[in-house]
Amino acid sequence: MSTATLIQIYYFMRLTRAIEDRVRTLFLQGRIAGGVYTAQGHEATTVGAAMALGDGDCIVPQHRDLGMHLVRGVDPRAIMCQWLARGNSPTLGRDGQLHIGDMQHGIVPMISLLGESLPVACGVALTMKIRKHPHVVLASCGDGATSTGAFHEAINLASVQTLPMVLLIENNGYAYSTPTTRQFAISHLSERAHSYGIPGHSVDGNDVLAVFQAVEQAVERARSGQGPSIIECQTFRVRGHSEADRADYVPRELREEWLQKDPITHFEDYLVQERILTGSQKSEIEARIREVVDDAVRFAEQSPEPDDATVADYVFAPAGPIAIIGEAGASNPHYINALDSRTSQPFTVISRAQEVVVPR
Ligand SMILES: Cc1ncc(C[n+]2csc(CCOP(=O)(O)OP(=O)(O)O)c2C)c(N)n1
Ligand SMILES: [Mg+2]
Repeated sequence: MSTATLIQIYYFMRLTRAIEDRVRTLFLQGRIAGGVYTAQGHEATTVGAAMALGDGDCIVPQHRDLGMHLVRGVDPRAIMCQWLARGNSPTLGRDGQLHIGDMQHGIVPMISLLGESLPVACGVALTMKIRKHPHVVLASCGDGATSTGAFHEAINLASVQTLPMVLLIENNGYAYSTPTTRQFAISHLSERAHSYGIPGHSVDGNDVLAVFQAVEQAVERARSGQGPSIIECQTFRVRGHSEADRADYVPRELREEWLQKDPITHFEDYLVQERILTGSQKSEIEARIREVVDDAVRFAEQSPEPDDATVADYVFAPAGPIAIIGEAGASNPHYINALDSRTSQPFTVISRAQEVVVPR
């Protein structure tokens, strides 16, 4: 991996943490309504996995996957508008969480019901297969979501259809207040893969390079037509389920143990030790991240409130020509119509990972 890519990974991990820290502050100041779900400790998993994708690939993320959105190129301004429920947010002020997608970046919006995004991910992957697109779908879910019927149905479908899909399980020890020991009796969730005849691997979800490597291999396998895999990333939810949850059901020592394994600190230590990251580069990256986050908050606060006259808009898809990911103006009536509200055109492509020029 090139030095530039390693620094880019570091940048995205730190940006993810910085945005979430600011979101938490805004929530405590009463400036964000509703639940705030953050993913401190998941940064190696989300950033490492998304970095293993290429242009044209798709993600189907869940509620703690901010790192994936950022790597795919979503603007931090859009993220902040979403949290502050502005009229120009990705959901036009209708929601305030990561229930967002952006076809321009190959991000399928998540479904809040646990597990239910996975059959959708199968649909996207099946489309790619039928249309012979050389692309792969990365779908994620939590340990809790693996207890749903939809999870099992989706893996089975992906397996029998040899779909170009990678299922990333973010095992963070808890599903709300339920520890994994109360949910399943196997030692690794990747073992689920064997029942469906596909490979499954478990990796240290706090080691960004291990995550990258495991996902990269699974992506290559899927891209070459050999079908889906499961990658379980073992990490920990070091905060509550949401910021309203004190998580006093989590043993203090367990949380402390995982705080010591902070993925960003570990990766930073590695980069410094290998002389990839210098002190001045680190300061420049920190300054840049502060600037990006300040700009995003400023932009969101200056953005308009949602227009309540539009509340019933977008309940039904408009009539008209058909479009599907990657196919400009496609007119096959078997697919639902979707216009990009920014351009009033059907969605075209799509999915280009953001190139970030970081200080050298
Ligand atoms: C089918 C369903 N049941 C319950 C919920 C409420 N809920 C939202 S997130 C969550 C916990 C999810 O745990 P997990 O899948 O492990 O993801 P994590 O939050 O730990 O990242 C629950 C119970 C839901 N959204 N959908
Ligand atoms: Mg969980």
